[in-house]
Amino acid sequence: IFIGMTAGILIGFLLQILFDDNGDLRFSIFGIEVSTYGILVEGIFSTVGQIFIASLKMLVVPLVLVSLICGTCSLTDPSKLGRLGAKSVGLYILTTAIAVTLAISMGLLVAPGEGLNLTTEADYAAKQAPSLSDVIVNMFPANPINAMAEGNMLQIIVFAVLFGIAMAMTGEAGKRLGAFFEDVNTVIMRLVTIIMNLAPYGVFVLMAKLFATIGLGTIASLAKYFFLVLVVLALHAFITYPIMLKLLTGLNPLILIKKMRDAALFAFSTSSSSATLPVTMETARNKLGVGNSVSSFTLPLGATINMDGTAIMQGVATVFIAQVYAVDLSASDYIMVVLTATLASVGTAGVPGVGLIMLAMVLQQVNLPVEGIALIIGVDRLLDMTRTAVNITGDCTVACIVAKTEGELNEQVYNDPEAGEREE
Ligand code: DAS
Repeated sequence: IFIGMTAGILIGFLLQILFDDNGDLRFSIFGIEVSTYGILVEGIFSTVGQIFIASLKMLVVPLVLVSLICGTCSLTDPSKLGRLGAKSVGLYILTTAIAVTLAISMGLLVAPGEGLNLTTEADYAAKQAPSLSDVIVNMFPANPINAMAEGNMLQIIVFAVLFGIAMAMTGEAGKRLGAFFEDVNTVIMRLVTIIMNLAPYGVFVLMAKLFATIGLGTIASLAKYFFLVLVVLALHAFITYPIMLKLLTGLNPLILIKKMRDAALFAFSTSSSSATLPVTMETARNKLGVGNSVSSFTLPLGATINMDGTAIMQGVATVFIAQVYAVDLSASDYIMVVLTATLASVGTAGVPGVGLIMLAMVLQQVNLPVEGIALIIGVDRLLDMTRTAVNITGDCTVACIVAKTEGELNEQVYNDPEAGEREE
């Protein structure tokens, strides 16, 4: 996968150099005008890339539904489910709050927006922040089939957990259904590994298309902002998570970081936590030894409500935009940013670019001009890819902590460098 990604980036840059100034390389074959851009980038790369992403997303709803039903109905004492939920949600909110606070502190320290007189004519339609009661009410599916059709992750999670609990309480019928769902889960996981075998090619075309067309010039004008976000993402991924994992479980964090590589590359290439979810779950289960009852609950929940990388971008962007518009935010404003960024990430699914939509909610909350988002859109694609990789790393870290503290982590698998690599 790493080779596929690197090759894609290099080929993409090469094509960008080869293209003429209006982004195309033209030559004629037997008198027929041939446009490289049209055939290669808009044709092959784009089509194959979309098929790859769609095939990943195809698995998300059946995988989450079935694995969560299996995970829940296999829980012997229901109070464990309560603990799983409380620990998962509690740790997710904690890591996101730490992420935003770190981002705001570094933003105030480095002041990336000082003295920049950037102007924008574009305006950005802001969406309303979902209120907490809306988020909670919307978690209960009036129509579970519709929730699955829409891919409403929180509603699917609630339905699967309730259904699994009911199965655990209905004796023989529940046991027979449980066996059926276990088999379906096995087959779906096999489908995940099949699609993962296609990953190098999928990642290659995604990167080739992106780097054949991405304008890197905007990075120069926003370099301080761009690189500050990357630095804070790295601090959170390589300092905050390892410290938490070590302190709360005693596990070796370097093993987790090493084993997350494939899933992180998927997240980077797809910019979508939910599309990466099948790979994240396969990694947690087969490489990190996280038990099914934890991985099937904590990871789908995390892909939806836990977006530390996104919160980091929002923290830095808020400070950056306040500085560009020379608005002095007070301490209570920044506390409001932490709360809004943490809450906003609960209500939105992990799909490409959702971070910017949530940023509009955060800016509104502190009366900053929402059109400030237009300043940073140019460099957001690469940041989205990186922060999505951090988002899923946070999900796996919390899944390991919850599993270890609930006695659901197979440490032999966790410490085995080859675990999950072998084709069974
Ligand atoms: N791409 C989002 C995700 O899938 C993150 C974001 O947009 O910030 O996690």
